[in-house]
Formats: sequence, structure tokens, C-alpha cells
Amino acid sequence: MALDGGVVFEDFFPAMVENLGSEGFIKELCNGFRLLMDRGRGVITFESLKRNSGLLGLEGMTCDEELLCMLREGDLDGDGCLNEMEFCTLMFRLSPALMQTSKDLLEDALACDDQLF
Ligand SMILES: [Ca+2]
Repeated sequence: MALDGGVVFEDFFPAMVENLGSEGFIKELCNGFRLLMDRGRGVITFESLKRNSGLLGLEGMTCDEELLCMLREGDLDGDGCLNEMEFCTLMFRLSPALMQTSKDLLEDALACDDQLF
């Protein structure tokens, strides 16, 4: 499958869902969130993202500007941080293929969220 513009998520996430099952995949997303979050505050901040991005193999692939972009993109309530729901939503939005095939899954996982779509 051709990759244009280095968008790996589109191929990566649906394969993960296939391998892990929907519950396993959501668990992986939550694990990712915990790796990146500021443990004192329970949310992902720019500082915690910058500090921990190496854990996800993002180090060297992202600059400050891209991290800020990711935060801005994912921050739905405008507090400048990503909570767990915002992070998971952002990850799904980064994967249009997954978004299409797994809309039900997303709705199940984030059933308490009504500002999503
Ligand atoms: Ca937020």
C-alpha cells in the first residue's frame, strides 16, 4: 500500500484493531495516554508530551511545533491539555480509515462524550 506524506497511522491503527481486538486497542490507547501524561495532573501537557515522547518512539520525529500542533488539534475544551478522552479522539482522527470502519467502536469507547461529532 502506498504511503504518501508519511502518514503511517492510516495503515497502522486498523491493523492494530485487527490484532488486538477493539478492547485491546482501546487499552493500548489508554496505555499510550498514561505514558505521555503528566502524572501530577492526569492530563497530557506540552511539557509531559515533550518529556515522554521518546517512550513512544516519537523522539527525533517531532519538533516542538508539531507537539504543539498535536495538542491544539486534540484539545477540545480549550484548556491547553489533553485528557484521556481528547487523546483517544485525536488518535482516531489521525486515522481516517479507522474512523470509517470503527465508528461504532469509538462511540462505545467514548459513550459518555457528546461533543465528539
Ligand atoms: Ca483539553
